[in-house]
Amino acid sequence: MAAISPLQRARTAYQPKLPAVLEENGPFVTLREGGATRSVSDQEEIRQQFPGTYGLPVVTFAAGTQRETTPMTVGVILSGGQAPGGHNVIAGLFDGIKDLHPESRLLGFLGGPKGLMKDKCMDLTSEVIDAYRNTGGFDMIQSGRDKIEKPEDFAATVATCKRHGVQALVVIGGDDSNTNACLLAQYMIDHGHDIQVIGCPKTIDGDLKNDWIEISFGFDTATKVYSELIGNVQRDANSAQKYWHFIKLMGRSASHIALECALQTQPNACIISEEVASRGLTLNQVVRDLATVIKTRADKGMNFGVALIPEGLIEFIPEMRGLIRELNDLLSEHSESKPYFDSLKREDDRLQFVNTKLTPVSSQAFSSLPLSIQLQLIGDRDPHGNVQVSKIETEKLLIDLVGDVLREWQAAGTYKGKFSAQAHFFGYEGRCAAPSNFDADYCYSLGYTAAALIGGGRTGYLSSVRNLCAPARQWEAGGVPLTMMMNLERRHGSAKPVIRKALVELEGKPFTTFAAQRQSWAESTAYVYPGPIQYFGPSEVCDVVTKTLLLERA
Ligand code: FBP
Repeated sequence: MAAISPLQRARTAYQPKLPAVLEENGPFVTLREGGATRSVSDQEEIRQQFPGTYGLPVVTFAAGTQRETTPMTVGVILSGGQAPGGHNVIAGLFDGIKDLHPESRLLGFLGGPKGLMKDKCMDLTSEVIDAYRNTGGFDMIQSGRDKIEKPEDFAATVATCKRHGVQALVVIGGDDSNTNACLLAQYMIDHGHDIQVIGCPKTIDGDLKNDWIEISFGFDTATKVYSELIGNVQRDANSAQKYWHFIKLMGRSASHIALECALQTQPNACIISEEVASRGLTLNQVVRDLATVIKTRADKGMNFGVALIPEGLIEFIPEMRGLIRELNDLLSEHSESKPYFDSLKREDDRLQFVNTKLTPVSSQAFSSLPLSIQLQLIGDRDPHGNVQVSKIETEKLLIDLVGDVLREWQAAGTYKGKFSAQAHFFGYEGRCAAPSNFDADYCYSLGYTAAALIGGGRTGYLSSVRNLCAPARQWEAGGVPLTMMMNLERRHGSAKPVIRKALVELEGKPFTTFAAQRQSWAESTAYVYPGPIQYFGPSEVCDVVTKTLLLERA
C-alpha cells in the first residue's frame, strides 16, 4: 500500500454529513415535483433540441418508504479540471446505490468522457472507494476534457454502456461537461436506450450556479487554499516592505475566485473582470488604475502591496475580447485556416499569418502586446476551441505595462516611489487539496443525491443540494433539469445550446461588499491572514463557508 500522510489517515475516518432527508430515508425518498420549467433564454430553440428533457420539473426530496429494488450497474466519469471533493461525490454515489441494493455495481470510466467512448473502466469496489474517502484529486479514475459530440462518439458511448450493462451514468463536471450530459440524456431518449444520465456540479471556478445550484463543489476548498497562500504572501510583503506581488488566480472566465479571495484577505487591489467589461475599460485604463494604487501607496511611503488578478481578465477587456474571438475562430479545428497554420513551423511565420487574417482593430490590439503574450495567445486551444487562459501570463503582462506607466510618471516628476514586482500564479495548487469539511460533506451529499435521483428513475437532471449556509442536516436535496440552465452561445463559429456560465454580478452582495472597502484596502495595509484549512476543531473554524455563499445566501 502506498504511504499516506498522518492527516490523510485521520481524514479517512471522517464521516461526511448528509441532509436529514437522506440520513433518515437513505435513497428511498419521495420526489416532490414543482411546475414545468423553461431554459434561461432561447426557449424555443432549446425546446427543439431537447424535446425529451425540456420543461421537466425541479424535484425536491421528502421522506419516503423503502421499496423492493433490483441490483443495478451505474457508470461514473470525472470530467474537466480537477476540483477538491470529486472522490467524495463518487463515495456518496457508491454508498447511495449500495443502499438502493447491496449488489449494485459502480464502474468508473477512466480519464473522463474518453473512458466511456474507448471503454476503459474499472470496478469501483468498497476497497477502492475506502482508500479515497475525503481525499483531494481525481486520481481514483482521472479526468479529461474530451467531448462526446460526433454521432460516432454517442454510438461508442452507448456500445460501452450496453457491454457492461450500465443502466445509469453520472457525469461529474462543469458547465461544458453537464451540457454534454444533457445531450447524452437526450440521445438515450431519442434512440430508445434505457440509460439514465445525471450530472453533478463541479468546478473550482464557481461559475456553475443559479437559484438551484448555490455553489459548485471545489470552490470552497480551492479559495481557502489560495487565501491561505495570499495571506502568507501579504505577511511577507508587509515584513519586507519592498515588493509588489501580482497574483493571478485561476478561474477561466468568471472572477468568483479572485473576489472570494479578496473578501477573505483584503489585498491592496483586486481586478474583477466583469467590472472591467461592464465599464468598457481598455487594457491601458486597467494598467493606469493599478499604477494609481501603487502611486497612492508610494506617496505614503509604502512601496509594497498585493494585487489579485483573475485568470480570465484578458478576455473581458473589450479590444482583447474581440481579438481572442477572432483567434478562436481562426485557429479552431473547424477553421479552413487551421491546416495551413499548423503547417507553419516558425513562430514569425505563424505570427505574420495570423496578423494578415485579423481585422484592423484586432491586429492593432495583437501588435500592442509583448511577443511572449502573442505567442501564448496563438498557442494550443482547449478541446472546446478556446484559448487556454491559464497559460497567458497576464500577471507578467501587467507588471510590465504598469512599470512603463510608473517610469513615465517618474520622468514627469509625479511619482517618486520604487516599484519592484514579483509574479505568482495560484491555480493548480488548490485544485486537488483535501476537501474542506464543507466540500467533503457537500460532495458526498451530491453523490448520494445522484443515487437517489437514479433510484427515482430520473434522467437529464443535475444533482442539487441547497440551503448550504445552514448545518448539513438542514440542507435540501433534489434535482434540477439540465435544460433549465441552458442558453445559446457561439462556439466554433455557430450558436450552440450550453449551460449559462454564472459571472460575478456587479449588483450582487459579494461584489458590492468588496467595492465598498477596496479604496481603504488600497490606501492602508489591512491584510487578513486566513491560515490553512482546519479539519479538526471548533465548528466556527472548521465549518465556515465562503464569504460569497454567506453574502449571497445567508
Ligand atoms: P473546469 O471548469 O473544467 O472545472 O476547470 C477549471 C479550471 O481549473 C480553470 O480555472 C482553468 O482555467 C482550467 O481549469 C485549466 O485547465 P487545465 O487543467 O486543462 O490546464
